[in-house]
Amino acid sequence: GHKGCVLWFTGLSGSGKSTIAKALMAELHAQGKHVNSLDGDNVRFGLCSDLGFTAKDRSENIRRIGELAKLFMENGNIVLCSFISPFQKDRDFVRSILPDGRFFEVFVDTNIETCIERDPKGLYKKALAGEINGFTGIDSPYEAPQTPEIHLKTDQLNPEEFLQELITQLQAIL
Ligand code: GGZ
Repeated sequence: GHKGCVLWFTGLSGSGKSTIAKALMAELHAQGKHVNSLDGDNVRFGLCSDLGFTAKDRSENIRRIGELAKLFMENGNIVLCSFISPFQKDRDFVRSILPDGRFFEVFVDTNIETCIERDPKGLYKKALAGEINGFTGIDSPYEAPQTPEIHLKTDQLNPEEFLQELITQLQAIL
């Protein structure tokens, strides 16, 4: 349809949220869809550059992104948002400001051992060494979604397979 929606990717740092969203964006572009993608790399240096990683700042980060996603969605876009968004209440807030059936919580469920092994930016190493405080999954909580619309168990699938799985699941709802 022509109506927009928000796909909200949540998961640990290094779980693969942005990577999956990028691959999905390419696929949706190829289908002629209007897609926007938001993640920490394009939001935390601009719109949210005044925010850190306290619970309060993370909530404000998600609130702003949610409002921005809502505007893009109202313009008819499929909006892919990739943020740790560790707190259920913040994800529920975004859901609450969108029309019914237009918010899809996508849980990128990668176990923390895998994330620590990948450690693309060396941040887990620093967190484990006590050089960063309040790192999600180490000394700051991650509240896993209990009833996500889409649950990607990435340890059980290779990247090709989980993209296919995601596209299949989306076909039913987009
Ligand atoms: C978690 C942190 C932290 C702390 C810096 N905790 O792997 P990355 O680098 O690219 O993903 C992480 C990103 C998380 O930003 P979000 O805006 O997604 O977070 S939230 O939704 O909680 O607001 C990581 C980096 O920022 N990073 N410090 N303490 N991740």
